Amino acid sequence: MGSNDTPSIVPLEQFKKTQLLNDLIAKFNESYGVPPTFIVCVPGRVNLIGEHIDYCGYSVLPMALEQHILIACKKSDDFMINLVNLNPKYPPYKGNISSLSFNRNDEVQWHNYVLCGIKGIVESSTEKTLHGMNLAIAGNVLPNSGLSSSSALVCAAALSTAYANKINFSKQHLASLCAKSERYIGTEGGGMDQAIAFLANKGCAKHISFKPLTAEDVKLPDGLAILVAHSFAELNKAASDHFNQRVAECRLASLVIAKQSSLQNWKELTVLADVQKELKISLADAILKTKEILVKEVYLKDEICEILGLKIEDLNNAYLPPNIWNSKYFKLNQRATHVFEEALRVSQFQDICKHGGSPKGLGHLMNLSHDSLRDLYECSHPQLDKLVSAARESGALGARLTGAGWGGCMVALTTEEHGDTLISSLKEKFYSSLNTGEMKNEPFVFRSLPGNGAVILQ
Ligand code: NG1
Ligand code: MG
Repeated sequence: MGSNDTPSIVPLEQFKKTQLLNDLIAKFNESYGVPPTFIVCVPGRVNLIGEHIDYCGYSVLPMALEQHILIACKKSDDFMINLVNLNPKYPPYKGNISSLSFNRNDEVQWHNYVLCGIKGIVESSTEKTLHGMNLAIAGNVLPNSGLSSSSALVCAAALSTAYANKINFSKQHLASLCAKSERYIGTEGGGMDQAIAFLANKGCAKHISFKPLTAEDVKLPDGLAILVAHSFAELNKAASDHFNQRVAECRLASLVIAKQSSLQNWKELTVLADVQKELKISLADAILKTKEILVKEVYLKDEICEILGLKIEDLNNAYLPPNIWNSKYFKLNQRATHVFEEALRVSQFQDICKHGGSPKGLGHLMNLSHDSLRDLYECSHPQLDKLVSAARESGALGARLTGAGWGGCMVALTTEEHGDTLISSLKEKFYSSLNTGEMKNEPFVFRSLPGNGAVILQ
């Protein structure tokens, strides 16, 4: 398959007829009185390694899950967008495609993710106005779990809009425009989730690089299994400032390293990978430089302004997301060290997979990644740490948090033979003492094979 191709169209009869799909089609019929003309299917993902580094310009290594978001769609004759969700927790929505607006101060609701995807296509299209659509939505990706249900929803909405309006964008283009438009939610993420959603191929994880966006197949050594398990600690990332605080810390670390290294263009160097490139140094040397330049445990905003020679308002306007304007403290050394070391681990992980190296080595890198996210990046959660420890004690080759963190899921690497034993052991060691409440019927611990990217069913 070429790298610039458009998402595949699969005959609906060839797609596995699941209960979810049948229920979705029934919901569409019941809501709009006609059947949908097509359905899009976009997977969630689990990131194997490379956490919190996509927005710093470094490559990541996720794989698509079999769990997905489905959107059933039919173009309408007017400009109205109608949304219904199979899950009654998410109320219906109605809006006009020519007046999509986002207010950063409003609480983020589920339909905002759909509107982000639609807006991405509206902004990239040369057509003045696009058609409205009737949409019905369903999914089985656990929400707020670091499995990227949010991006799957954004990407599915964008793909529905493009296909309904006969716009042929490549997978790469769709991934990039969705990464950009998901930022209307208010979190300034990188492009990993949208890239894997469109570029995944069944059977392989992907080494994803940015600028330009490329995705290279990574085949895990034979005989290994990937296990995903929920910690039952949940964070609604869009409703907290943690994520953007980390983005801000990485940008400020870049600027300070660049300025203190006397780079003339330091004002444009807000991305750690760009600073490394500009300094023409290896990742190992970038780690040393961080230690040399970012000597303080914590930086006050005033101190950063003084180093950079900027007024607070200028720093805010040029470099910080609005929800971070009131932050006073920034940990620059710890965040930059995590980013450079994690970038190094991604390339070591890929090397082991390429050259048939030891699965133990892969597990070790995953363990180091988690420890760094917990200690340097401070984006774990005590319950997630407990789950990771339980996996390691139960014989996993490696285990780490996956996705943004502060709760959500862990990904563990084990052998095929040991997979079921690991699940039973986690149930006994970790889940038995938890109240699994609302989630008790959801698959909160499961094995997954690398799944496919987005497709259109018709
Ligand atoms: P999740 O946890 O899926 O929301 C977020 C970002 C990614 C990446 C990871 C951390 C978005 C849409 N996604 O993922 O780009 O930065 O955190 O590695 O913001
Ligand atoms: Mg997300």
